[in-house]
Amino acid sequence: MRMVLYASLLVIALVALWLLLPTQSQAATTHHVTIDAAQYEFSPGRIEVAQGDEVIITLTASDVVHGLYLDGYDIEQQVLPGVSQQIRFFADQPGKFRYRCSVSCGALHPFMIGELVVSSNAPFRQAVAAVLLAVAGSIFYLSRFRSSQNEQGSETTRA
Ligand SMILES: [Cu+2]
Repeated sequence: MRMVLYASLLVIALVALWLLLPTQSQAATTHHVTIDAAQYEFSPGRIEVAQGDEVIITLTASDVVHGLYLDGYDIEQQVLPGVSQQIRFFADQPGKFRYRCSVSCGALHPFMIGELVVSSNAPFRQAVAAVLLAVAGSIFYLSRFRSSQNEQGSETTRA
């Protein structure tokens, strides 16, 4: 009986530890996004994905030559009008990252900025792990409490 209890405690603890390991998300999805660059903005100007997702960007330019430089991921791609380019990467770092035009395209070029938001999935996994460890800990505590009572009882009957 106690073996079963300890085995299940071990399983719970292992699951909790597994949840704490960094991973490529539970169900990573692939986002196909077309970003059009034009004087002086990207559309869309904001992309939201989850950490671990794959992002495939089709980059187009609708007027002059533009470029896209993605902060944090160090990705740079230039694009000519009429010739689309593909950018593919895994959003493995959580946070907010700006993408800016990397080709001087005119007076307002410095203001040609978009934002990639990569939401972290770590807090949820950490919360689940904490709950599992708390459950395992209290089961362990209760089982020791019970068994020490039983031992006392058996000692008195033996004596
Ligand atoms: Cu530009």
